[in-house]
Amino acid sequence: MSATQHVASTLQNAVIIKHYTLAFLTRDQNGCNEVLLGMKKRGFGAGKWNGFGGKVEPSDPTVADAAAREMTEEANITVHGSDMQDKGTLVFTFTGKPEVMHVHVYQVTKYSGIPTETEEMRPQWYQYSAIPYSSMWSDDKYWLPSLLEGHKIIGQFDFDSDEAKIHHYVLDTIEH
Ligand code: 8OG
Repeated sequence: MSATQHVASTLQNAVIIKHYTLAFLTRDQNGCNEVLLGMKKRGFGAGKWNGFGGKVEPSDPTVADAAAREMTEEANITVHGSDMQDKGTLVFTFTGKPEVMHVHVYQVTKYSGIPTETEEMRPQWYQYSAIPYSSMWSDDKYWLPSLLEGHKIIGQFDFDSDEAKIHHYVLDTIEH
């Protein structure tokens, strides 16, 4: 079974699915590629650098609009759902937890404003060569490099109940 089939089967068999977004803002800074990451200050994933995102709300017209709303709220910049490029799907499970997290992943390059610290996130630009993987979720080092190279990713990471150790994962990279 491919990783993509494995992910589809997990989502089909899940009793509870919670939908989240995760978006990466990238720019070319004098010929050097950079990505905006945010230090999560509270809640799930606190103390880790990450892209921007959160739960999809019933009031979000589309999932891409949810991704734009979260990035706008967390980094204090303006981005639009119509500029969100679909970069794939990540599924996370945690031993002993019935719900499956379905994370919709995006990249965006169009924005306006200057990223500033909010109650939830402290944003900082990172060159692709200096991404702080040791202070990020432990799965990110497997798929973020492929995403930043322009590929789509479909993966599933099964964590222990401590939310730190991955006991199993599958990943497909869809070449562009
Ligand atoms: O609303 P809240 O901030 O709790 O949403 C969680 C955010 O964290 C959401 O954007 C999805 C993202 N996220 C996880 N797990 C992982 C992970 O393993 N890696 C990365 N990069 N992001 C994750 O929930």
